[in-house]
Amino acid sequence: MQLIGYLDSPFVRRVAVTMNFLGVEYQHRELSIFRDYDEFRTINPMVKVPTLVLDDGRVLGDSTLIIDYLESQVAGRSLMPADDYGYFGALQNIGTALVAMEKVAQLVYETSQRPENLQHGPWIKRLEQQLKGAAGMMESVVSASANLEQQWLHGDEMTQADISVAIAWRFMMFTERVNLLPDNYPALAAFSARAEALPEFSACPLNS
Ligand SMILES: N[C@@H](CCC(=O)N[C@@H](CS)C(=O)NCC(=O)O)C(=O)O
Repeated sequence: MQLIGYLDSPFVRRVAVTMNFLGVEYQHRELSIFRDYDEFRTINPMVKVPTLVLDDGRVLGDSTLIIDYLESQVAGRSLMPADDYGYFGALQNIGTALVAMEKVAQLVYETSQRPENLQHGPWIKRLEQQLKGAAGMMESVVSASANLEQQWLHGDEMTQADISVAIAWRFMMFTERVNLLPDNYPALAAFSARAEALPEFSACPLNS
């Protein structure tokens, strides 16, 4: 199967890292939603990343749906907690991380795709506040889990919540448009650094 999209999309990166954790073999194809727009349209007319193309040609978009599909293919290797409390908590944390990713992407589009004189200050301010809200929520849960002396958010096993939160933070720090200071989010910064040091993450570098 092929995973299409650059790793500078946190949505693509969370799928790639998840595939590494699940031990799913895939081919990574770097196509840009902007520079390769016309070619991309022939594969996925919606021109969204990530796009997953199966060996038989079936196409699926949206990171969460792709991860759902991948989990269905690797019986017994789920990255979600098995118990109800943990499962619900993981969904909450994934939800927060996804909003953080989405708000950064919206900020980038607002400032890179729209001419400067058409940018809307109140909208940018709202996006920045929403992003700060998500960052604060992630800092709280990471710090609470550290106080419980467990390795990761939902125990000692890494889950999809850990992957998504770590990737959201790394993306926020990578993107020049975001002005959040790591010193204000010490637990999150340390958590992300610990996750990024794992081979499943470092095999998907975010450095270009
Ligand atoms: N909910 C989607 C969001 C994916 C997304 O917005 N990807 C961005 C790149 S970071 C994209 O495809 N942007 C192009 C567009 O929206 O036109 C997911 O989880 O995959």
